[in-house]
Amino acid sequence: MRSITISLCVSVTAVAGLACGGGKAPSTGGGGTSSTLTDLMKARGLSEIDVQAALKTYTPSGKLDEYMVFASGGHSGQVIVIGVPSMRILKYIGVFTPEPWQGYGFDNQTKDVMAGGKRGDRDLTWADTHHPALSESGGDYDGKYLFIGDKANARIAVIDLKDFATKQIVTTELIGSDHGAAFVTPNTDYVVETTQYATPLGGAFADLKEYKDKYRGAAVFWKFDRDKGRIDKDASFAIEFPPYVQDLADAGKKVSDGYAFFNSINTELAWGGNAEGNPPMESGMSQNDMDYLHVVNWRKAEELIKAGKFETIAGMKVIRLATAAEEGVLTFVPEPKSPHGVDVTPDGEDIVVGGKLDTHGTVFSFSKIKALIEQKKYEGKDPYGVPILAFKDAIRGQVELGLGPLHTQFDDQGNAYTSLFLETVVAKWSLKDLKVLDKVSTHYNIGHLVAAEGDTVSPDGRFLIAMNKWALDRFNKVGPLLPQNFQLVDLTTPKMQVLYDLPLPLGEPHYAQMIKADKLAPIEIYAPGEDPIRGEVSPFAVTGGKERVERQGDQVHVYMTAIRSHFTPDIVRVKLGDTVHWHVTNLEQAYDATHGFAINSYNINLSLEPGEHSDVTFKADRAGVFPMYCTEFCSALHLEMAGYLVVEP
Ligand code: K7E
Ligand code: CUA
Repeated sequence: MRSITISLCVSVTAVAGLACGGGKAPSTGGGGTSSTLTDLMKARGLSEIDVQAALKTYTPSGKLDEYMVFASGGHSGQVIVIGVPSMRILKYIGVFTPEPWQGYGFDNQTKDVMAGGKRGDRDLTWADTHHPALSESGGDYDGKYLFIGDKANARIAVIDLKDFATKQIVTTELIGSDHGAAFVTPNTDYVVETTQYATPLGGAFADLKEYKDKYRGAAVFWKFDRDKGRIDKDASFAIEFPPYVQDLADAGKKVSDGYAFFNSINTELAWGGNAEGNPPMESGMSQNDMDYLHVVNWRKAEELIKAGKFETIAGMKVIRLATAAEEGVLTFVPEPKSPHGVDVTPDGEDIVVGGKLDTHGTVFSFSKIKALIEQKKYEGKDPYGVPILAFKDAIRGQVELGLGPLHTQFDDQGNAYTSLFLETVVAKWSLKDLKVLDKVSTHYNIGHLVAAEGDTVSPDGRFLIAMNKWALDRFNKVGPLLPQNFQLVDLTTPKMQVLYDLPLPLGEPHYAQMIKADKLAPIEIYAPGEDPIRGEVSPFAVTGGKERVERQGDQVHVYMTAIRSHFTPDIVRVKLGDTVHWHVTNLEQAYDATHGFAINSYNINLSLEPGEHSDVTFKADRAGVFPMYCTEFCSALHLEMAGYLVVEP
């Protein structure tokens, strides 16, 4: 896929073996004559460029994609899995929002997962998911886990890529929202979550007039236990930040391993109040020419935690701001005006910050930053006592990119790709010379972009997706709320070329990551009777012939099996007021033998993948006869896979 073809006739006939220029197409074998390629192009109004794009993305039935994209589902609170180059949507993964097809949030197991994300006593049934992060080993995606942050409620979810299912949601009342989340350290020791909007730490009350003194940001380093596949809350810690509205984050890698970088947008310490005599937030936060890039030495922070130099707030070990400043955990470097993205280069040496209100991308040098910190060469301190390095001493240079630079990704040829929101293009530039090489228009309002393994230590190049907001005029109209548009871009041609538009009608995805598909090895079935959340055979699982209903007082336990094409038992009789503990085991061990299990009027729909065991507990608080049935078309006699729940008055 290196060269752009000049003559469509040559390229298409070579690639597809089709006749060209009005010649007869090969026989379809069905007796009829198909149109020639040029006839087809004419009839559909396609150019040579269009056909080239089609040939680069078209994936015949049965052929697999080379890459998989894990995209945030935005407001939906879910994750979207997409194949590249076909741009076929392969799965929605239920994460922060109940998802009936997967039975997610309906059985006891996944209800428990969702309850891990409660704030106070409140169940939360949506999320504003922004940044997914694949687990890494040595700074490279390893295909084992996926993490994603919820900006609205400051939560992190853990998804196991063994079965593409959410296993854990964590939150801490220490902070009230996040944005620099989720990002992983190069060996997934930690999943990083950073505040966006400052609040009093731990959720205490303080009036906004006390913003400067009482409000704070923080970076939470959630410890990931790879053996268990879960975040270990007790081994996690946080670092207190000033209330500068931290934005994005990235972990150092290779030479900068052990460090993490966070940008910020509010050194002005604006807190709103446009009806109370203050400037509105957006102008209040945009007065200063510089904000602060936060440079964090997290290995040093680990040592401080071990040495007991922390306070516990809302159950989280917190390194207080004064300690972080004194002990060299936190250092600031000025960065131009309300930046947005912060992205570490594959070698770990440079940190690229998008200007947003500036036309530059600023390239900070990690080795310069490290040397300045070691020499304690500061140009001053901020009002909270955090040392500040001199901007000009900390940068390698700046690249004049254009209007509204945001996020940056990398390829395997030493190039960087930055999204320009206001100019609505992707700019390709050389990391070595800091010169723009090419730009491609996107439609419209590009936010993030994602290149193949483009934020790892070894990016692949080849494909990039521009993640555009509000796809005005790209698709058939569907009312005033517009879908988002993922545009696949070819990076192998001298000029970048848009190949495909994929509308995403579920929420605003923000970020995604693209991994080589052969790094993923999901299972096909569960072990007989396995509880997928606990990863072991359920004590309530039953085998064929052991099905039964047991009553202890008003507690009724139903031990049920599902196999094509019946449930056993298929009639369950309980009394009004009973508490019903329903245990269902799918006895199948074939890859394509999922059964659903729904009960009318009781808001129950489970999904039982082959081997899977699920439990659901409910109060039989409504008398009557309620059909229950399998919700997957599992066999020719699927419609007969049914029964009744009888609740006697
Ligand atoms: Cu939308 Cu990463 Cu939350 Cu930029 S963020 S676009
Ligand atoms: Cu089982 Cu339909």
